[in-house]
Amino acid sequence: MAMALRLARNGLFTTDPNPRVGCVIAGDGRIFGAGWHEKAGDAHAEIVALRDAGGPVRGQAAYVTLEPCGHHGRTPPCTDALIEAGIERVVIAVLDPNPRVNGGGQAQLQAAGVTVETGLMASEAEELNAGYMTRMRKGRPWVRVKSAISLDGRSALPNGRSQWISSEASRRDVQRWRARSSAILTGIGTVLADDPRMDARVEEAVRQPLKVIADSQWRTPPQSRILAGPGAVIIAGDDSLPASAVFDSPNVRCLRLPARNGRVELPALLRSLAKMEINEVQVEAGAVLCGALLKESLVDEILIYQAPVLLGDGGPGPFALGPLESMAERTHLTMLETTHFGHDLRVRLKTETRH
Ligand code: AOF
Ligand code: ZN
Repeated sequence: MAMALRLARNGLFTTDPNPRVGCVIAGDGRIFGAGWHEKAGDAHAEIVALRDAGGPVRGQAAYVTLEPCGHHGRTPPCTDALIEAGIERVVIAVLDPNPRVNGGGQAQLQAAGVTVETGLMASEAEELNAGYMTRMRKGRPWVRVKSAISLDGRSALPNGRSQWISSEASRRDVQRWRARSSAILTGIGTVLADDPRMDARVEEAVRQPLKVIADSQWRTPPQSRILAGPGAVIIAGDDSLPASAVFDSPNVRCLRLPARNGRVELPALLRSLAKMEINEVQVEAGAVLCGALLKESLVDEILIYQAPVLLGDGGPGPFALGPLESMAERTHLTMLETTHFGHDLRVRLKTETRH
């Protein structure tokens, strides 16, 4: 299963909107075939592994990081292929929460007399597809907020300048997190202040993330760099205001959403993104948007690059949460890992608390 997971990770930048899945066919102390799902529309991991085996695999076991599908999607059911090949035992890391599968693949295998075991390395398999799993279960994408801060906790100067706080190594790492994301979400404030491109610049082939701008008042300038370059753009604004016609280009779509107090409703925005099959969203935005997402419990993961610099007083932190009155109001997070990138410290956290 560890090998199947390693193979699944090869699809990190390409399988979207499908999950990353790996499969190893093994038995009698040897490996017969192995493979991973590369992109939507192409063969699933199980089929790639069976093809890789090339010969008889009757009586062997298949280790799959996700429950084999039993339905006709863009490709035929993997359960049928495994049964026809005479696979005797299927070990599954996690069940597929897709309502079209959801235990049905497991049931089909069992009905055909195949032994099925589930749960081996389940947490690793869950984490690899946190976006897909969250979309299927909650009807919203997995939301990761990325931020660069100084040692004194600021993410910009009082005048809004923030280029650059983190090191080049950190910024290269950010590109990899972008590349695995289905969408990058930013706010109009960041577009106006930084004119970012928000595409994924890595060496490997990637499916470019969708670029999403929370822009309630439809203020995105038509010359913004985010509108050009690879990847489609969604401008999400207030449906009670007229959207400017300059956005009408094939690459740019206006998404009209309900708004409250002049800001688009974030749960509605995330629901719309899930309907577009967006699994993982990386938020690269200012304190107001990041703070609002956090306050509405819409953040799952936080990725902070902390640089050994001091930015002085008055600048914002990564999350505008307003002044708290008592320590009881503080937000608790769960630390997942810390790493060094150049001179910076990278901290990854989950908002879900374990205590
Ligand atoms: C598997 N093995 O490797 C993957 C699975 O439209 P399709 O044919 O690409 O099917 C997509 C669905 O299949 C996807 O939503 C998920 O439920 C499942 N993904 N299943 O057995 C795989 N990638
Ligand atoms: Zn399948």
